[in-house]
Amino acid sequence: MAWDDTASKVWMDGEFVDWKDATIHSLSHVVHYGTSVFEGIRAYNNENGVAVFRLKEHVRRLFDSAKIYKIPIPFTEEEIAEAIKDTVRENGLTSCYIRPIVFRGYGELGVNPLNCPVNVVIAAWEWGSYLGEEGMANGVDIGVSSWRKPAPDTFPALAKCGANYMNSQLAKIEAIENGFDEAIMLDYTGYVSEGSGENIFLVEDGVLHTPSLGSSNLKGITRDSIIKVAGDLGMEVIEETIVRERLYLADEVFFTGTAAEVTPIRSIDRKVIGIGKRGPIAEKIQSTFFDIVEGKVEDKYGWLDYI
Ligand code: PPE
Repeated sequence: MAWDDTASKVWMDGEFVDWKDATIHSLSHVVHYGTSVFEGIRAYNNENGVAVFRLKEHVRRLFDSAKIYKIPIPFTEEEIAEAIKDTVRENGLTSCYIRPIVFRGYGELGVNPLNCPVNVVIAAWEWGSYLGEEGMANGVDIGVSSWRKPAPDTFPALAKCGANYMNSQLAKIEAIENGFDEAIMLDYTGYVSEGSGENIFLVEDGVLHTPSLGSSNLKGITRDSIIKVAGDLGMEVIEETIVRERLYLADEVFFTGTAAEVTPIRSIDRKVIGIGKRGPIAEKIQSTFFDIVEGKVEDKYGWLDYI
């Protein structure tokens, strides 16, 4: 049977409520000013059980994002981690996507958020390949957006906050309207930053390159995982500033992200990248990643948290 969202339970401020009751007031601070921080986490069903991927790191980043915006989360990291696992359990989910979100709720309106309550919600659902099954195997077509990422002294990129995604939406809409699967955005100085919801890697002569933090990109947990995995596979990984035209000339380019996992890119701005389909290094990284999350190899990094 296909997963039915409407039958699900949502964790709200410490207790489970029915899907239809997981609502907030339209005058909540978050509705008007985008006052939220959130995470996207995947759980995988493998031979050993249902494993949440890098749960501790995701919860840590949620608290880090909240710290930047002075949003005091009224639970401990351990309590949120437990609640995330409970949400998967309560819904009888196996492989799924989990979305914890912390936001300023109903209090008073006006930009000052400090007098509004802080609410925490955790939902989970089944979510297949972010950019399609076909894209995972053959690569996706992307375009460089005319919209840039915000400068570092505007929206802090290391905070995964709801409002950042207004910027991502501009890029995503433009990409779709231009017939692309996804956008790649440049930072305010014109260097490569990231996708609307993914980090990006280039392969040049067998060496991996990814924009360093400081290119207005998110400190992706999949990005970090791939850097470690590639290193262990004997590949060199360089974090640096990357000019746009290197995207076109790379042997391979791929996205990483919780939702996108490892998604190869076959064209950028209608220029064919490398062999025009998933390349051997993207394939190796992708299969190693899936071997880990699917429990086919030893979890030597301690990345899997079983429910
Ligand atoms: N950059 C951005 C802007 C981003 O949103 C994500 C995750 C990443 C990089 C990769 O980070 P990580 O998941 O830690 O490897 N995007 C999330 C939201 C996607 C959505 O459409 O919503 C995700 O993948 O869960």
